[in-house]
Amino acid sequence: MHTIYNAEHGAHAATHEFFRGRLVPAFEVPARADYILQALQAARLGDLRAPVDHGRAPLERVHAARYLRFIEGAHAEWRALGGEGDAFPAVWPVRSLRSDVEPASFAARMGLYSMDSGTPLTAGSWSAAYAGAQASLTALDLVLAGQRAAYCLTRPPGHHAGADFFGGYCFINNAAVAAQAARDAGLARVAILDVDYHHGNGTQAIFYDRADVFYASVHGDPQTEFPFFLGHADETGAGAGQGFNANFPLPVGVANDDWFAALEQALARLTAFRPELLIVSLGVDTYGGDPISHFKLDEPEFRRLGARLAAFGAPTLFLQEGGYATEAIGRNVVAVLTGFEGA
Ligand code: Q9C
Ligand code: ZN
Repeated sequence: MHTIYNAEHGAHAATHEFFRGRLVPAFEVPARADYILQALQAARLGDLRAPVDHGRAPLERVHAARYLRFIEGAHAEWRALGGEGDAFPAVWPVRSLRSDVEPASFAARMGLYSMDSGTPLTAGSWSAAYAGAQASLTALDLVLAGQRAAYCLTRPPGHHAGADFFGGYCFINNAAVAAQAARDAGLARVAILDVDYHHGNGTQAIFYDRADVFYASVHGDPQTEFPFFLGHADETGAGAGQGFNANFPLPVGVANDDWFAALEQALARLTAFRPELLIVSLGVDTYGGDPISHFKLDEPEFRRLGARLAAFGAPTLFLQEGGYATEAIGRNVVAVLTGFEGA
């Protein structure tokens, strides 16, 4: 399996994030991708290839143009106003406040275009995220050209980013960009399986009223886990998309057998959908040693996950999402991908 590697990921390098009211060392750091790269090379999984620039148009198919322009210029605006270091939002247009008027104030637009204060916007966030979206489109090209699977190694991750907001360490929704590009390339039905510990609220929302992209997710119950305000089992799609969204929230500390049972239910739904492409939002923060998550998967389970996804039988695009146990992340990702290859 070939890897498309976003070599510009390191441009997005937050030092700190807000956690329980304090700035703590950031979890979503460049070392994550560095460790994965090392492990991939040691495993000799396939070639490493560079992204091809597909331009801005495929990003604008899922994100609002004014949101993308905001992200592109936000850190320069922050600096021009005297902001130091990374930029954070501090005010949001919650219920009863208007989000249809774009304020002139930079602080107000930071809130309009974000969902949390836990996602530092850095000088290089745009260039890293833009290159990551290009990497996901390039990996998609490999699969469209007949490769059975491809892996996109990128950060920052994407699945929390909505059509017009960032959050959960995400700025551009790589899975959504790739799914839409696959549709635009002529595929009729695209499945997105999200196995990150966290529910991919951005991906779900982008396709919620559509029957052509099925979103299925196995994740920590939003009653207690980020993103808290989406990811419940009763979210089944809307309008034409009714029946094309499936969530499998699981309690903190769930047994691995129960995690795989939920995965089977998700895959059963996707099998009935008969997708022409499977996009896997591959977060390995389901690992037992993850510092911000509470599932218990380990290397054998990650290998089993890879083998199970191979048995699903569709052309498969793996996109890197979360995973914060930095020293184990490479081993865990390689276990999924070699599990897939060996099956
Ligand atoms: N400081 C992904 O895995 N913050 N995003 C958690 C810890 C949000 C995770 C609090 C976690 C988002 C792509
Ligand atoms: Zn996650």
